[in-house]
Amino acid sequence: MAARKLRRKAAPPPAPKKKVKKAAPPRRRRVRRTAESDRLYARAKAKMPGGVSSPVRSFKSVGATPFFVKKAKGSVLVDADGNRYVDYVMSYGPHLFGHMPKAVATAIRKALPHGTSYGAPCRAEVELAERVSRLVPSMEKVRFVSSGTEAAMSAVRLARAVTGRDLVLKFAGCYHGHADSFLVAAGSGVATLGIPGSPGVPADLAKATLTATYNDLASVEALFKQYPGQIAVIAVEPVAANMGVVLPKPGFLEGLRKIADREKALLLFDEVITGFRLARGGAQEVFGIQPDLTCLGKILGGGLPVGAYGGRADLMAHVAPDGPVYQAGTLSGNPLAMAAGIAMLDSLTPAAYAKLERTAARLEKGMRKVATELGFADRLTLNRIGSILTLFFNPGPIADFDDVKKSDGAAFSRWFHGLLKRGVFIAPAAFEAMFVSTAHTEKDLERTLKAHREALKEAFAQG
Ligand code: KE4
Repeated sequence: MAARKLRRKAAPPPAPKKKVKKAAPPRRRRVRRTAESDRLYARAKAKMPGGVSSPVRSFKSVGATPFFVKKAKGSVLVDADGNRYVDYVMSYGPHLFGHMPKAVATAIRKALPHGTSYGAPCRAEVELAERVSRLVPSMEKVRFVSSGTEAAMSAVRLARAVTGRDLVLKFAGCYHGHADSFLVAAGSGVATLGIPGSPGVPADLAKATLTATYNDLASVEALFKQYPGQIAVIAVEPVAANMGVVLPKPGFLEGLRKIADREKALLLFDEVITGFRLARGGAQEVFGIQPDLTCLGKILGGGLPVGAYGGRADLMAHVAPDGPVYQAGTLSGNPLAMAAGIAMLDSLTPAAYAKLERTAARLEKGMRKVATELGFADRLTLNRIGSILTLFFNPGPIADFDDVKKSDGAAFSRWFHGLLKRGVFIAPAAFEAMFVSTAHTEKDLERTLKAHREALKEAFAQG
């Protein structure tokens, strides 16, 4: 189209320029797209309780609805709407090397053509059992199951059978899965959702679970005094990670070992989280305490469903078919899960632990620095050991579940959302841990600490 000559009227003299305050650039509104996750959630709720396969994933305790994951790789999760997150949930622990590490993906791909489940023993089970026993010498014999719950439940059954005693001593705030005996004063999702134990657990069974205070040996002594000769096992997370991360005080684990020996009760270390994470030999290697029984999960399966319990050979000799203590499982020793587990344990190198420590220490240091610069340091407690850490909205110190329960849940929730909208995903629950992996990069940490600074301001904006 020919350009038409525009006849110009004599333009009036330009008005004197008013000093106009430059409008701040519009803040990039951090509104996450959620349409697809919302659609999936609506469908999920129609067919699944709470729309989830495990309560803590519901975002209920942070007053929101969950996103649905589309894919994950390394340190990054991508949800159904394409939002990307630096992931510190890491499936609540299995992904020590990030999502889909090459060695694990390759191992699963190589195993797949040979079948998915046999209902008969296979080489991979033996290979993995030998590795577990080598890395965790107290586990002279190992039985594979499909979850941490099954592992803990079976270990307790074995302890009761071997000792001929019925009572289980656990610690408030510790979580050992959802078997009836353990849903008493439990941590993790039970605590997150404020469920006082769980309906459906017969009163008589609940009475068989005694609850002591973590880090308080006197509370353990008192229960043994009250129930002489009746306590089969002391079950403990050697580092508690289901009321947030709470470290054992010096002497606590040693004290449990001594009491168990004196009282002829068994000591069960629940290393479903700490196993292979704190060291190749787990917390029992770090603290130098040998339990009678150990349960494992998470890292052991590299993201596929695996749990295990094991311990002294004379104890495990009671497990069927060697002995009368029955425990079974269709998918126990699943060849794909075993292959993943072998690849995981074969990747547990000193260099991997050094990297985990460097990354987690860098994250801790950065988080502390932000809190100090913002003047909030005295309102927060950060507990870390190795690659697990928890930021408590609580001046601390934090040594047990009563301390933890004094934390400011509303501030945590604001912090959670402040992180999420800036692309950082932590557990939607105050009583969990942040999990660092070898896949978390310097860039991830920078993004995390930038988000943390803003989220912390928002957390305390109303406090
Ligand atoms: P699973 O049955 O969830 O595999 O394991 C139970 C279990 C046992 N022992 C410890 C120390 C555990 O931490 C767990 C499970 N951990 C929680 C997270 N804190 C699982 C997350 C969930 O329930 O969805």
